[in-house]
Amino acid sequence: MRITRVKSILTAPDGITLVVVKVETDVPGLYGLGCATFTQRATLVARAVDDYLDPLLRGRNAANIEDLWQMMRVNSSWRNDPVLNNSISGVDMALWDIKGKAAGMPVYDLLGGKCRPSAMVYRHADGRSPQEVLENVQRYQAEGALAVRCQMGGYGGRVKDVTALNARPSAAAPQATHRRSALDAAASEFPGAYYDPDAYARSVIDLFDHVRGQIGYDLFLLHDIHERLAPMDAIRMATALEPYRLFFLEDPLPPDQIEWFRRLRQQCATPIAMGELHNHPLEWRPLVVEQLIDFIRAHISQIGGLTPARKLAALCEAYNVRTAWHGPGDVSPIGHAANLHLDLACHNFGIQEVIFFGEALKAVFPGTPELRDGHLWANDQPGFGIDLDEAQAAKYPPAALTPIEWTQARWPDGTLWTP
Ligand code: GCO
Ligand code: MG
Repeated sequence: MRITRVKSILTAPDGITLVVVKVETDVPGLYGLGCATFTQRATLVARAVDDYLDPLLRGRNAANIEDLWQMMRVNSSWRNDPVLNNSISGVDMALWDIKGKAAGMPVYDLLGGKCRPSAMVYRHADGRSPQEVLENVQRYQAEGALAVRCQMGGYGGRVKDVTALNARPSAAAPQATHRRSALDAAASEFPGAYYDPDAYARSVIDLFDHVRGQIGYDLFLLHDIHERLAPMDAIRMATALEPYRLFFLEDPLPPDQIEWFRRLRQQCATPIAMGELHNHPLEWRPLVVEQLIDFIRAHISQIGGLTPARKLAALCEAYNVRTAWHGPGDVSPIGHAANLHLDLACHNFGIQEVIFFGEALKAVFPGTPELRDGHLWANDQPGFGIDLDEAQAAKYPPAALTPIEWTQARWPDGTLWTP
């Protein structure tokens, strides 16, 4: 089973550029598909696959996944960066897909079989006010959701433009004039996605007070701080949210602030989730080994694919950390399928993030997992049970390359903050 070609395919059925890797073999009709989606640098990942991994892997035995993974990891000498990890992930997942197809088994069976029939998921509710968020939560509840993440105004409750910050009551206070001039100066010199961390932090408490007040405690609720607060404000929010019994609070701190996780852990009992930004084992190892988090949120392609993810899941199991793999719109349905196969096979599964799979996505990716009754369901077909229709994919060319704005997150005084 020799590899004959490795190629990248970019497509954007939902307007988000997805990166897929196809690994072809010398066995007629036998190929594999993997997710390499790093949408913020999609074309770089595609080049890494086509210019470097394709020539490296042609002629190799597709059965030796571990050896090929280790070889790809160190082939560039320098390693563990987002672009290279995603390119490796695309190939790695495709090799697991091939192995499952060759064996006539779903990948979860290669991983030891099912621990549960399906994976509980959480949906995304947003809104401009607590009442609007509540209505979206109740809509998902009516659709059978068991868990909903609540955000108000996206991450950081960002404001569209600085002038809105002037609208705050405190803007009328005498010192506001200085504040206004500083804000206007910031806005002109430092354009960006402005938000007010203090207002955001207080608004989240109001949000959960309102939602819990209306729906009680039978639904799991989650929130993503998305590293938008200064450390002590993140700790203050995590403790203030304790009475609202969150399933987890995500990304309270940036990945390089391990020490602050220790302080957070000492002060609050709100379950913590972290990991979507991880690329390097040294980012997750201390958090898991010291049990500073309760859920690992890795974006599987950002760490290099299924091979490292199943090992990370095993490490987490030893420290009673559960999985909650990253599953937003910038993960392809193949990545969602890989998440799901791990969710089904790992004992320490916690919850799965998911998106709504629209008709365009399902047309490009036949065999996309099924979202039903608050759970994600596999189709039990060999491999990941999902395919890619290249003719359909070509109908949705990658999004035009324009500078990313939302990651230019700024505080009212113009300070750039982690997005
Ligand atoms: C999440 C994430 C995403 C990321 C996005 C970055 O919890 O789903 O925070 O929304 O921000 O995937 O491209
Ligand atoms: Mg997140």
